[in-house]
Amino acid sequence: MPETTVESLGSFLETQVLDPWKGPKKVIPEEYYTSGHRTCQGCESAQLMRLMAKAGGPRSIILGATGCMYVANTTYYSTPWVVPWMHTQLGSTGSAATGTAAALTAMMRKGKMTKEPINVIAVCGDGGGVDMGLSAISAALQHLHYNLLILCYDNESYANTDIQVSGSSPYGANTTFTPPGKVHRIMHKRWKKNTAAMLAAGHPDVKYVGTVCTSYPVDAMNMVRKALSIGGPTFIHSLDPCPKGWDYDPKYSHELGELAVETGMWPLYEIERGKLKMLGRSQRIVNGQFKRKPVREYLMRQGRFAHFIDEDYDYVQKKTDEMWEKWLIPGVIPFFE
Ligand SMILES: Cc1ncc(C[n+]2csc(CCOP(=O)(O)OP(=O)(O)O)c2C)c(N)n1
Ligand code: SF4
Ligand SMILES: [Mg+2]
Repeated sequence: MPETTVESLGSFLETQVLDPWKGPKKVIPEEYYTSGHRTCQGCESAQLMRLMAKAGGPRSIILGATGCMYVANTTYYSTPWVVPWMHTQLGSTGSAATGTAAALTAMMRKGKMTKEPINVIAVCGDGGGVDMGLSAISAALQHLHYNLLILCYDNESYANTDIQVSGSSPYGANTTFTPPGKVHRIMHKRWKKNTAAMLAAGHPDVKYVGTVCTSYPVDAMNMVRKALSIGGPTFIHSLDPCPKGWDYDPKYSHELGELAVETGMWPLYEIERGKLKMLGRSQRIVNGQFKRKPVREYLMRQGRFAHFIDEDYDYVQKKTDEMWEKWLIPGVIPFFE
């Protein structure tokens, strides 16, 4: 039986060449996600959409699962999207990405479209991606002959339906499903799901998996550009401060993103063709050049942790220390030798 190769499947494998922007001055002025949305003031997920659309450029198709980045961006007769955008069901980001990439491939193969590399970017929240749509994302990451990027914007709750706890909500957070009470102060006791590393470890043929935070915008855009250029399915996980769900003044979004990284609660890294590289402050933490800030500095700035007492801060600190001092790969792979 002849071997099934990418070529025999008729795929159009070429990607756009999206070189990294060397510093903020090199970033293009054009916007592909503009005014016309109704996200909250200080919404870092909206900022991520803007950066991602800029990074991908005009020849991109964006698919968006249900959530804030669908609902708040598609008010009747008004939308911020300059590039084509399509809504998909909450758990089907992976399927929508694969289907769109497959459709483009088929249309080009049949001569119904001019052959050209078009970015397929599918966006999901943590509820849609980390929880409900994980299997479809896994399937998309196994279809190596399609070029696509799945971008998870993680505001650490099912925000659009009023801040329910998700597999990505941090330990102890006050959500509408986990309100602190007199009998149980901590209602949410799970540690945040380690999604990017799980997907990278579970899909070793995937050429690019990374974590970003919009507080470092040029890095985030360059990672999107790399993911779109490298070929095949890719995944990026972004931590996005959310003033409504995290309960803080919107003007502190940028600072909170930085604190998430500086306390070590959100490690920044990329895994390119199986090679792990810690990035930015996270790299400096691993190299011993930057001392992690106490998690308390990050947690006490957010109303969702207002019920914390010393033992709760200590617990989160202990678990975070473990990530950096005891995990097989600091901040990434949680096995113990
Ligand atoms: C199958 C299904 N179940 C439930 C809903 C209701 N729903 C709409 S948006 C949403 C929250 C999604 O959370 P997340 O993916 O984290 O995105 P966010 O709202 O935080 O942006 C839910 C539960 C739905 N649309 N479809
Ligand atoms: S609830 Fe959070 S994620 Fe949703 S629009 Fe507001 S700030 Fe953005
Ligand atoms: Mg969410």
